[in-house]
Amino acid sequence: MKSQVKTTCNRDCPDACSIVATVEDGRITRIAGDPDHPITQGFLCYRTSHFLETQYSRERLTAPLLRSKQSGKLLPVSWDEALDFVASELVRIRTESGPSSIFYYRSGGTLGMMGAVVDLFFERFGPVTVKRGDICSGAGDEAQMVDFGVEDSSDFFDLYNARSILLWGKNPCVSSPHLLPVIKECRRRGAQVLLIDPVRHKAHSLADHFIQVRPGGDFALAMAVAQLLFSRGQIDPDASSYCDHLSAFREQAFSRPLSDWLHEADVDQAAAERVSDALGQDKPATILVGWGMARRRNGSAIVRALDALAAVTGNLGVPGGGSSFYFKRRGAFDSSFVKGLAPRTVCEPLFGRELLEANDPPIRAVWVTAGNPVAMLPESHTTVAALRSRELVIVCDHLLTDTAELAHVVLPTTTLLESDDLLGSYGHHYLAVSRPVVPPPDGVRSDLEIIQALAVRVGLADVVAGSARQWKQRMMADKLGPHGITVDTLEQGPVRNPLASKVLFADRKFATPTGRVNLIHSPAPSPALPDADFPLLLMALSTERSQSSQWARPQAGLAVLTVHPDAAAGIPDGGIGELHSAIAAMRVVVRHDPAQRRDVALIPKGGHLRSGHCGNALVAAALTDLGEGGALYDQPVRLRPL
Ligand SMILES: Nc1nc2c(c(=O)[nH]1)N[C@H]1C(S)=C(S)[C@@H](COP(=O)(O)OP(=O)(O)OC[C@H]3O[C@@H](n4cnc5c(=O)[nH]c(N)nc54)[C@H](O)[C@@H]3O)O[C@H]1N2
Ligand SMILES: Nc1nc2c(c(=O)[nH]1)N[C@H]1C(S)=C(S)[C@@H](COP(=O)(O)OP(=O)(O)OC[C@H]3O[C@@H](n4cnc5c(=O)[nH]c(N)nc54)[C@H](O)[C@@H]3O)O[C@H]1N2
Ligand SMILES: [Mo]
Repeated sequence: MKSQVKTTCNRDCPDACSIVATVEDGRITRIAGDPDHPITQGFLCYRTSHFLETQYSRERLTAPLLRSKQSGKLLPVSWDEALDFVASELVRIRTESGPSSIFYYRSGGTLGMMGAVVDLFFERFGPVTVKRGDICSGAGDEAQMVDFGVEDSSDFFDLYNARSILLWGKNPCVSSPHLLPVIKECRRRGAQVLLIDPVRHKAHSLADHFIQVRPGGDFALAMAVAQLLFSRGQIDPDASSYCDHLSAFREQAFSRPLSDWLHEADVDQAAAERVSDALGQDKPATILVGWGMARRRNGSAIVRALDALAAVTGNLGVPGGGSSFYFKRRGAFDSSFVKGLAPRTVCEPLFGRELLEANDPPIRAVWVTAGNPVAMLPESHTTVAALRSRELVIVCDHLLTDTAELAHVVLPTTTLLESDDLLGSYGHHYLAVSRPVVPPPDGVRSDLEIIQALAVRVGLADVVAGSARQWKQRMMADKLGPHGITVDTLEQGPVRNPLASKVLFADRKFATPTGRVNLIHSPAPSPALPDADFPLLLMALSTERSQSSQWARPQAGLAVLTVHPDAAAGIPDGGIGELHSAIAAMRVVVRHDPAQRRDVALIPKGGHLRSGHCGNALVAAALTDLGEGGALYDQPVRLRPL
């Protein structure tokens, strides 16, 4: 028997693709992109098209694991044994030390809305300690909220109306491949593309102009551009009617000579003029603001400066214009049953340190779901020390990750092909459902089933009761119901969120307290500069081969570090070196790339600690200027021959 089933990819990715899976005799034999989905357009990325290897991997967990008191090893047990143990321990710890001694951590393993039901459980069981800040996009989120009061974008296809597209710190070839056909079509229609990135990467081939800015030099570049815009009369004459602080923004831009800003950005004047022409003359212009760029100590100021450039040049509220950082992926759903109560919070980028230091009461138990904080948060060794010294660590995952290895209990959960959930997207406005293409293997339960089984044991069965479908209905009823969109509708195919405007801010009304754009007018931290001891900034960037720490194929050999030949410390191309930061070191294979800057060291994001590939072992935990994001790319390192 051969059949085809459609589902939606639940990964932490802006594309949220529709997947067509072929099932033969109960086994998935092929997955492909859905030709009927307007964004997916019939193709999948590398990492998801290789997902069957993970789906059917021998490494997949198919029974709960409990750490044996005798051997200290994680051993398979029944669900009843695992859940009875977890329930009684959590209740005991709550009774002895209060609910804030339990820390519940959920990350981006799945972006399905069902995660809110797990949140609800922990809020009602406690409320317990939860995370604050955001390792992924905290700085940029806060920047957009401060500037516009809302974080969203115009319609995905509105890009066709742009004459200039600025890929500012963004690599769609890796992180949002379904943007590529649209950008290519825009170019065919005559739009120009500017790429502004310290790293020369594949998207370079799409760009008419490439500006290889200093890491974190974007704020200075934006100020140089602002000066040029003012001097050359390229500011929108109406800007003062919808922007606050226009003159203060102008003063800030002129607070230093143009040459100073250019020096700080490490670009020449022609490059800044090109940006100013794109925004001020070859309009409309859309800035596609990358997520990676804001993972710096001045990351929020950078995003705020780009928002301001788009605003003062009249590129907001017009077709083809915008400063697009995010699409409001949860906006159409109602998860207000979670109230957001918490007696205490742990700052996500400071996870390890804050866990170790938390007092009154100390954190005794940690529940990790849909995340791999050891590999993905900075200062991996601190994270390890923090988890290792807790009394109870529970991890829900389908693989024994660097984090799961440290747990007392591991609860095996479903994959993206077994998911039964509701999804928006942070890269477009389509809404969709995921549904199990095949049932999970015996011994595996969905996150919803796990939390429901636990809830029964702690007297909260009613709080989280209901099938996945009922929860979908519940989360759709309020906002989508009036538009006639139900679970049935989404089961027929994806639907564009009817609440999302085609052109954001078309009325030039913003959701700030004054209704106007709040232009940045305060100084920004200067970019992190490497020094003689540690002359390179380590950037662990997304790779097409993995979704964060979820690799399409196992990592073999040493991690590959890419540097300019002059920055290779004499190590030949293909040679082995040791990469040091102030806190740790790792062995790497060195690759020369003369197209890169001499002040960066590039490594794939998501390397595992146990295989020695983990860049985050070298990254000291540090915060961004706003939004409590992680300054992940500002870590100075040095390369040494062996
Ligand atoms: N294949 C794959 N796709 C992914 C992911 C993955 O791990 N693998 N991750 C997903 C996730 S979690 C997210 S949040 C998204 C976004 O994932 P990200 O990888 O954050 O996406 P980009 O926005 O492409 O940001 C990376 C780009 O920012 C550039 N950059 C870094 N610092 C600076 C700077 O100072 N200035 C400028 N101008 N540019 C800078 C980098 O060189 C790089 O080209 O993608 C998702 N998609
Ligand atoms: N140095 C450096 N560090 C970074 C970044 C960087 O660019 N450089 N990027 C940052 C970014 S953008 C992000 S978003 C974070 C990502 O950090 P994480 O969200 O921790 O990333 P993943 O490695 O994808 O971990 C997700 C885990 O969830 C599991 N999982 C998958 N599906 C499910 C499910 O349905 N249920 C449950 N319970 N688990 C599931 C996966 O197997 C995986 O182990 O990392 C950040 N860390
Ligand atoms: Mo992310």
